[in-house]
Amino acid sequence: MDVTLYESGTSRSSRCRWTLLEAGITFNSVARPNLSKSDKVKILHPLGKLPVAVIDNEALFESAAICTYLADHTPDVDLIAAPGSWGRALHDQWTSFALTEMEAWLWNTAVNKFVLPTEQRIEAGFEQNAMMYRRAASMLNDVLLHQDYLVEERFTVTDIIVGWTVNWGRRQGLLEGLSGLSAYLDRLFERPHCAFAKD
Ligand SMILES: N[C@@H](CCC(=O)N[C@@H](CS)C(=O)NCC(=O)O)C(=O)O
Repeated sequence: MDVTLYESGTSRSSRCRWTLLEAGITFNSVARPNLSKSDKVKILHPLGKLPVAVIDNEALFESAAICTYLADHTPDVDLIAAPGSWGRALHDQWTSFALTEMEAWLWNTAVNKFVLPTEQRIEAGFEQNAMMYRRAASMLNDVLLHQDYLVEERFTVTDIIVGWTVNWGRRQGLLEGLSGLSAYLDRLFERPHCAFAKD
């Protein structure tokens, strides 16, 4: 597989970097300040967002889609439940849950704090976003008090995708009292290839 990852540090790109390292795939990295605004990235992703992976000359965006594809194409490493299995349904469940029920709230706060131009920002939703993230995170916490990983009782790419969302909440101070999620992050951070921000 020929892979070039257009990436940006410990942003959502780090899900893809970690998956590539975990899968043992050699890849080219393109990373520089303002990369998302470059003409090259706008061709690959019309919204000018990172990460984008060019895999065998085809561009793929959305970090969860990239990670899932990479895991599917390295079956020897066994990083993902098999297509059609119950485990794969749980992979889809938990990645959708993390992206829509958790991450979207934090992204709304982020765009209104520093992504959009000042005159387009709306600050009214910050508290509600934090409350909605906590609501979903508490549910995930209850699950992870009883199991170490999300699918098939083993580390999979599902944990890379969902773990990033949990770590964003930690960095925003939203995991207080959620010991299942804190212990889950500790398990992920112990893995040598973990590319997430640990500050
Ligand atoms: N849902 C996308 C989110 C991509 C995204 O918003 N990336 C941010 C960095 S974390 C970005 O490129 N921001 C630049 C911008 O919004 O202009 C994914 O998971 O890949």
